[in-house]
Amino acid sequence: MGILKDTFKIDYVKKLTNKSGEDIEKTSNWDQYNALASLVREYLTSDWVNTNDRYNEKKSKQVYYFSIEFLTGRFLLNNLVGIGIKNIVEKGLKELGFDLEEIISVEKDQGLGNGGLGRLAAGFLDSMAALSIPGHGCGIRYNYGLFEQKIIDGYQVEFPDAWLKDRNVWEIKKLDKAVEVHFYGDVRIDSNGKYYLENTSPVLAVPYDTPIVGYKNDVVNTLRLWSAQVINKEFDFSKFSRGEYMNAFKKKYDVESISQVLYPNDSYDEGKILRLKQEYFFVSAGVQGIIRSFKKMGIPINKIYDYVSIHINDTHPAMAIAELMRIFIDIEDLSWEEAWDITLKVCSYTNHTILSEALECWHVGIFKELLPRIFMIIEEINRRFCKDLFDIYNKDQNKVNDMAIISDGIIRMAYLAIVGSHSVNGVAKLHTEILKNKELHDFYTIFPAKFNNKTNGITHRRWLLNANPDLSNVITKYIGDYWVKDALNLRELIKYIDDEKFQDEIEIVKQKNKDALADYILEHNGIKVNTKSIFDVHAKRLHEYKRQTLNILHVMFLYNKLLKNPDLDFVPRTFIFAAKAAPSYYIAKQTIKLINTVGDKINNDKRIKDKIKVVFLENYSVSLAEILIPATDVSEQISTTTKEASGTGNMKFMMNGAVTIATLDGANVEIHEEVGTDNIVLFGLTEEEVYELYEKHEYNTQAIIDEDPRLKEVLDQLKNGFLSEDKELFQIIYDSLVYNDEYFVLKDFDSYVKAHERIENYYLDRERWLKMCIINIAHSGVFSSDKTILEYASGIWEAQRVPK
Ligand code: GPQ
Repeated sequence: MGILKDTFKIDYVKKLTNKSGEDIEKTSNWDQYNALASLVREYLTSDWVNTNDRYNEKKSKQVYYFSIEFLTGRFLLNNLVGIGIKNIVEKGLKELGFDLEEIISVEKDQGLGNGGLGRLAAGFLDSMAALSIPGHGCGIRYNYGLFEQKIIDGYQVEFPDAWLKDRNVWEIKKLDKAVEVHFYGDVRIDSNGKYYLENTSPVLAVPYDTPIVGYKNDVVNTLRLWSAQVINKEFDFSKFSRGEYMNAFKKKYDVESISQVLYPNDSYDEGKILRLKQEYFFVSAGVQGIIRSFKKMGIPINKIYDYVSIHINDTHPAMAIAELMRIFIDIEDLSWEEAWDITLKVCSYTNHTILSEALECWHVGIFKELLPRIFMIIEEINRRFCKDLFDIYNKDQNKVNDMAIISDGIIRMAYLAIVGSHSVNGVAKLHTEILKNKELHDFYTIFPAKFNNKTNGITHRRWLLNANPDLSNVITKYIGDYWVKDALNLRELIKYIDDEKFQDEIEIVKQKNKDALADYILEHNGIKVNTKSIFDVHAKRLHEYKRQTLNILHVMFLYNKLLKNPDLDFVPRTFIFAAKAAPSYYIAKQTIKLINTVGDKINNDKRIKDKIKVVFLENYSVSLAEILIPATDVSEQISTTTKEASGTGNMKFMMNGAVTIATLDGANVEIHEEVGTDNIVLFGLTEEEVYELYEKHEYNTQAIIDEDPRLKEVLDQLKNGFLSEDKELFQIIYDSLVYNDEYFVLKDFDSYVKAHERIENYYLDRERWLKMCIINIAHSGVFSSDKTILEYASGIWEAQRVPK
C-alpha cells in the first residue's frame, strides 16, 4: 500500500492519543508500540478482506498447514516491510520524536513453538503469503508459549511466558466461527446403521485469526489459532445455587487447560493425555472449520480434494485423517471407500526426525476412552491396511505386526500418517534417503510413490532483509534488490568476489553487527568480549545429539593449551552458546550448568589474557536469533551424523555470511554441495561410519581416551574438582561420555579439534575468509523457504499462485 508521510503522522498521533488517553509526550514505549501495531493492523485489513474475497471468487485451492507449533516471533517489522511502508513510517516517527527500532523492540515474541519444527511452520506461512499461495496456518492459541529461560547460578530456571498479558494487537477473535469439539462419550448406532456419539464432554473451540502479510503483493493470509472455552450450557450454574461456588469453576478450569500451555519438549514424546486432548482439539476444530467454509461454495463434498489440501506437520495433527473420515462418513453420508479416497487426496505428511524417542505413540486404553469414535475409525483403517499387508507379504504375520498402525496395544501415529496421506516427505536429502532406506523402508517398499524430499528453507526476508539491514543494503547496492523477490538472485554477488571494495564493505558490516552483539553481551551477561575475536556461535535447542558437549570439551581443551603456554600464537575466540533445555531433560540442563561453569572459570582467569571468552546467552528466541546470527563468524552445526533431520539454523547463519563448521548431517550436506569443500569446514563420522558403528557394537570409548591425552585431561576435569568443589556435579555427563557415548562425542573429538585449527588458519587469511563469507551468502538463496514452498505447492498440494 502507499501512504503519505504526513497522513501517517496524523493517523499515528490520533491513534496514540486515543489508545493511551495521554498527550503523546507522556506516552510509554508500550503505548507507542500498541498504537503503531494497531494502526498497521488497520492499514492491512482491506488487503486481508480482499485476499479472502479473491480466493473465494476464484474458488482457489486452499492449503491448510496444521501444526501444533508456530514459532512466529515478532510481527511489526515484518508487516511494515510487507505492506511497503517501513521507510515512510520510520521517517514520520522520527519527525514526531520517536524511534522505530525502539518501538519494535517492545513487542513480545509470539513463541508458540520449541524450535525448528515450529519455526519452519512460521516461515512457510511467510513464504506462502509472499508467493500469493492461498495457504493458512491452523494451530493452538496457547496462553503460555515456550517458557522464559533465566540462568541463575549457572543453571537454567524456567519462568512462564505470559505473552498475552498485554493485549495481542494482531489477533482477531472470531466468536461466530467457534465450533464444538467432543471428547469422551459412547459410540451409538442408529436405525440406519450410522454411528454417533452420546454423553460426550464438549468443548468450545474459539478461533483467533492473525494476518500473515505477503511481501509487497497485497496478499494477507491467515494463521488461525484455536482457544478452548467452556460452553455456556456446560457451565454448571446449578452448582452456584447449591452453594458450590468454587466447584462450579472446576469444569471451566479443566476445559481451558487444553489451550493453556505449550509442551516444552523438542523431539520428545511425553505421551500425556492433555497433549492428546490438545491434538484432537485443534485438529477437529480446524477440520470442521474447513468443511464448513468449503460447503458454503455449494460444491459436492466428494470433490473437496480439488479445493482443499491439509498438510500434517509431523504426526501431532495426524488425527486429521480420522477426523475427516468421521465427518465424511458419519455426517456427510459417504461410503468408507469414497471417504478414504478423498481423505488420501486431501492429506499430506512431513516427517521431521528419526529419533525413536520422538516417535509419537498412544496407548489404546487412554486413546479409546478419550476419543472413542476416532479410535474406531483408526482401528478400521488399521484392519484394512493389515489385510492388504497380509496379502502382500504372503500371510507373514510378523511383517504385518511390524507395520500395523495398532500393535501390542499401541497406536503408532507415524504409520497412521503414512497410510492416510498421499505424500510423505523428509526435510533434507539425507534425511529422506534414511527414511526410504532404513527407518521407513518397509513403507517405502509398498508405497514408493508417496515418498519425496522437500529440503527445509528459511525466509530470507526475516533472516536477511529485516534482521541484517546493513548487509542487505550492501547486497542491494551491488546487485539491486531483485534478490528480495527471488533469493536465488543472491548468486549475482559472486561477480564481486574479488572486488576489494565489496570485501571491505562485507567486513565492515560484520564488524558492526559484532559490535552490537558485544554491547548486548555486556549489558546482559556483564562480560566484555573482544570484538575482533572470532565469534563462534552454537545456538539451538540443547540436545545430546546436537552435541553442545563436544563444543564445550573443545573449549576446555583450548583453555588447557593456553594454560600450558600462555604466549601461544592464538586467534582470540568468543564462544557463544544459546539454548533452552526441556525442563525435564536432566543431562541437558547439566550441560547448561557445565557451559556456564567452564565460562566462569575461563572468563575470570587472568593467565590466558582474554584470549577465550565463553558466553551463554539466556532465553534463546526468534528475536535473540535476529541479533545473534548477523554477528556470527563461525556457525556450529555439529550434530551426530544421521541425527539432525535437516536443521534450519545452519541456513540462517550461512545467509548472514558465517562459515559453517559441520558434520555431514541433515541439510549441511546440501550446504556443502552449494559452497564446495573449500567454503565449509567439515569433520566427523560419515553416515556409513555411524551406521557401521551402531551395527558392529564395537565402539570402545576407553581405547579412544587412552590414545588421546587431550581428551583424558578434559574428561578428568569434569570430576576432579577442577571445575567445581562438588565433584559429582558433572558425573552424569562424564558417565554418558565414557560409558554410553551414543552420540560419538569422543569419536569425533580429534577431527573436531583439527577442523577448528583449519578455521583458525582460514580466519588469519583475511581475504580468503571474506571470500568464504561471500560465497556462503551468494549460495544461500537455494535455502529460501520460497523455493521450498514452490516445491510443496507443485509437487504435493497442487496449489496455484493467486496474485492480485
Ligand atoms: N524438529 Cl520431531 C523439531 O524442532 N522438533 C521436533 O519435535 C522434531 C523435529 C526439527 C528437526 O530436529 C530439525 O532437524 C528440522 O530442521 C526441523 O524440525 C524442521 O524440519
